[in-house]
Amino acid sequence: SLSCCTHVLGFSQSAAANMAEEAKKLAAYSAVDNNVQNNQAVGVGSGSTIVYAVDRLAQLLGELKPMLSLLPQARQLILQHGLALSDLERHPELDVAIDGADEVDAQLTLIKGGGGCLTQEKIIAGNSKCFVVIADYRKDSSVLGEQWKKGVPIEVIPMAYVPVSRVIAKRFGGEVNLRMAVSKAGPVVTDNSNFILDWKFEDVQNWSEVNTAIKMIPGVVETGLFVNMAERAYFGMEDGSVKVRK
Ligand code: ABF
Repeated sequence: SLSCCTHVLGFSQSAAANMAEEAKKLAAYSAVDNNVQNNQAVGVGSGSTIVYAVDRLAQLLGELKPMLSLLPQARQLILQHGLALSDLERHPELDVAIDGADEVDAQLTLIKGGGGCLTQEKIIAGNSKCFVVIADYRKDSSVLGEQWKKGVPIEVIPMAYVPVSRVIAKRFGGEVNLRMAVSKAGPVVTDNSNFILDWKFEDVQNWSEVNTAIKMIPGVVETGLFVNMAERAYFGMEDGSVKVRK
């Protein structure tokens, strides 16, 4: 019957969700345990995976005394856990940055910003001696676009979103859409009061070149492409293991 099918579907969906949550936790715990040392300045990003990393940092606080340099959206999480808050004025160079991603390819090129945060996360990652990515098995790809179907997020100055969209589509192909709020009441506004374009790309060979070219378009604040930034990625796998890519 329909209700039976609904029930079965509901069950399997929640089992899959539980497995993904467990995988996020595995990746986050493993990344913290293997990359954070006593008295280090640690940067964290945002998203649902990073919550587990902050949990782990809080568990180890007595032993490690990590200092955290944080993005605004992670502030509450840090304070709730009794961890030390800092910023790039006091700690302009971080020892380690840990963050989630939407997709990670074989070269450790990342797509980030699916949740709307990318610019501040890139600043944190870029000012860290070591940037470590944590993700569940659904983000593990050989080439970008294999798993993540929503395209590359690009943060733009609001007045420029139409010309930037046109230039990207003309020069690089694919489709560019202004990201709208779930309510459809208006565009998503970022933590820097900007808009986000989602570029559904086709057939990109050289992400480094494309990333640089997009950044040069007037009005582009930052791209969600993280090229040659991540040193390691920790993936929590379906079988309960952790896969490390370097
Ligand atoms: C942030 O959170 C974003 O850059 C990325 O889009 C997202 C990943 O979130 P989650 O861990 O919830 O999948 O890091």
